[in-house]
Amino acid sequence: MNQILVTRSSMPSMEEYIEEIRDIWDTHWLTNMGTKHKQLQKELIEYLGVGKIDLFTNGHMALELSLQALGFPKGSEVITTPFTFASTTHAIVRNGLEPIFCDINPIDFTIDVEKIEELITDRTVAIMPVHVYGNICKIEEIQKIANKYGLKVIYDAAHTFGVKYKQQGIGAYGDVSCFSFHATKVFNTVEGGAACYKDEDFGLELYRLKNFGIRSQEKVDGVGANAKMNEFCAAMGLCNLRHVDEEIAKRKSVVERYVEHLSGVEGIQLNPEQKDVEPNYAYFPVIFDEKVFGASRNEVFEALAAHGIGARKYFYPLTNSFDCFHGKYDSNKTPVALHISKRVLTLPLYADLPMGDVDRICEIVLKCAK
Ligand code: T4K
Repeated sequence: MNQILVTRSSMPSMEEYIEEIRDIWDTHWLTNMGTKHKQLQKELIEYLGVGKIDLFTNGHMALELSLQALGFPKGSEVITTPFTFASTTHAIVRNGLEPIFCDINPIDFTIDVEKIEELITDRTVAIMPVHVYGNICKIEEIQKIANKYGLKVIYDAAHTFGVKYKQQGIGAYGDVSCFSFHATKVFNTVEGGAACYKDEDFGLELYRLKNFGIRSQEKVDGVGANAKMNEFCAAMGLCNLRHVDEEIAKRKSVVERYVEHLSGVEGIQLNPEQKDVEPNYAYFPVIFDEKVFGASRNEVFEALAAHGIGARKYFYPLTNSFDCFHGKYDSNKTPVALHISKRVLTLPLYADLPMGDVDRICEIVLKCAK
């Protein structure tokens, strides 16, 4: 059976990639901020419309080290959402900080800005919202709250490569915005990530954390880890960046085909179009209301799986009910997130997904309705 998975990595032609890495055999320069790394940094600043950018081994290290670079006292509280990938919550916990879970709104699944202020205490130091599925958070409201209480804002922008809000690249918002360039993302460097920011002192500390605190050959002025992007990953990024606009346009066509089939179907909620936002069509989440649609999310998941179609339950379970937290958090305190996580299925989406496959996926989904 021809398997269709939830996504498929975008890749340049093999010839293009080989051409890009050819000179590495002359230089033997494989990592440690080489020419590919520097070139990608420069091109991304321009493409993303951001002030400063630092590249990382992956999106998680960008998030975790960004939080560390802000230097919050251990035990400080960071307001975030549980409707996300493990990375967001783990970045907080691994820094010895306390995640305080705010609920999401049921329309675009980002943090419910009406519920942030009631969670602020004298230990709160930051808000870490997630632009989930590429849907952007209510940026102005979040910044207003942050300014009022003197909090930092760290955006988990893993899903929002290339998204613009009011014609401004999304990475320019907040104190820091972190992207993921993982194989499964709209833009990939195989594994990779980036932190975008404006403050130079923050940048210096972040750089220390990503490169052992090495300032120069004889000066080490920080206790850092190693989270540098290597030259082969940067080369993949340089190639993929040349094609990313085309990739996003193709994703748009796939999404439009899904919408043609599924919009207006009773019991199905689709991802919204957001005002003033230029989207990147990163994911295609569908929320199933079993009572109205006639089949549960899990039944649709199974029906698709029986046909070799690997839809995914992004994001179920909520991070605040992960086993690793041993019941420390209560997911009933984020009821909207809990409700959505039990009903959501993200359908296959990638640039080269054939329209015939989209039609077939929708046919199987719609047949589930009783
Ligand atoms: N914040 C958020 C909100 C995130 O969603 C993520 C990552 C992060 C932070 C952290 O960023 P990174 O540190 O990862 O850069 C995947 C990804 O591994 C992960 O990057 C992503 N979020 C998450 C939502 O999805 P899995 O465990 O679902 O991946 P996996 O291996 O099941 O792959 C999914 C599908 O992708 C496969 O069915 C086929 C396709 N695929 C996968 C790989 C690995 C490819 O086509 N090529 C590949 O190389 O986590």
